[in-house]
Amino acid sequence: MPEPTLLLTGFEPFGGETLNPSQAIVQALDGEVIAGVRVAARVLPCCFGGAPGALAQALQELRPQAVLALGQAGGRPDLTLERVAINLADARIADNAGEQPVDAPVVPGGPAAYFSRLPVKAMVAGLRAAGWPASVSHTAGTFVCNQVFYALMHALRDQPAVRAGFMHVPWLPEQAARLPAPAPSMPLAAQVEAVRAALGVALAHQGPDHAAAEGRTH
Ligand code: PCA
Repeated sequence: MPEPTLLLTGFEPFGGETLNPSQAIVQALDGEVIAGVRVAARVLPCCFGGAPGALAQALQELRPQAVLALGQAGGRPDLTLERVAINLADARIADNAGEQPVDAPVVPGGPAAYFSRLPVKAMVAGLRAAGWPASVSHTAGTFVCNQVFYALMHALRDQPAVRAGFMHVPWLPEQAARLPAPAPSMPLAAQVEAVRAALGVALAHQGPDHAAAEGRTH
C-alpha cells in the first residue's frame, strides 16, 4: 500500500506581485504528516493554459486520497472555504502568460458547476474554534483559482472517495503594507497554522458536513 497522501497546491505570485501566501503555505507544510496523511505540496503556474495540466500531472503522479487547493484572495479578511466551482473563465487581468479569457468555459461541455467535496462548514467551525477567522464562500471568482478548482473536481468526478476542494487565503502583511489604502492581511505563520488546522478537520471528519447556517443573502 502506498503511503496515504494529501495533495496541497498553491499558486505562484500573479498580477505583478512578488509574493503569494498560498505558495509560501504549501512550501511550509510540504512533507508534514497530518492525521496520518503525508502532505505533498505543488506550486501551480498562475496561467489558464498551464495550471490544469500541472494539476493533472500531480494527481496522476501522487494518486492522493485528498486534495486541498489554495489561492490568494487579496482583500478578503479571513480564510474562505469555497463551496462551488463554476465552468467559466472571465479574467479581469491577464494571467502570468499574458492570457485573458473572457466568457470561456473551463471545460467545454462540462457541467455548469461542481460542489466542494470537503466538509466546508466543519472546517469553518474547526478554524473558528482554533481561533482563526473563517467563513464559507459561494464564489471562487472567475480567474485561475476557480479554473483550478473546477478542473480538480472535473478530474476527480469518477473518484467520489477522494476528498477535494479549495480554500482562499488573505494577503500577507508585507503585501498589504505596499498598498496605498488599508487592507486586511494575516501573517504567514498564522496562515500556516490555520491551514494545518483546516486539514486536520478535513481528514478526520466523518459523515455529512455540519448543518450550521453559513448561507448568504448577497
Ligand atoms: N489567486 C488567484 C489566482 C491565483 C491566486 O493565488 C485567484 O483567486 O483566482
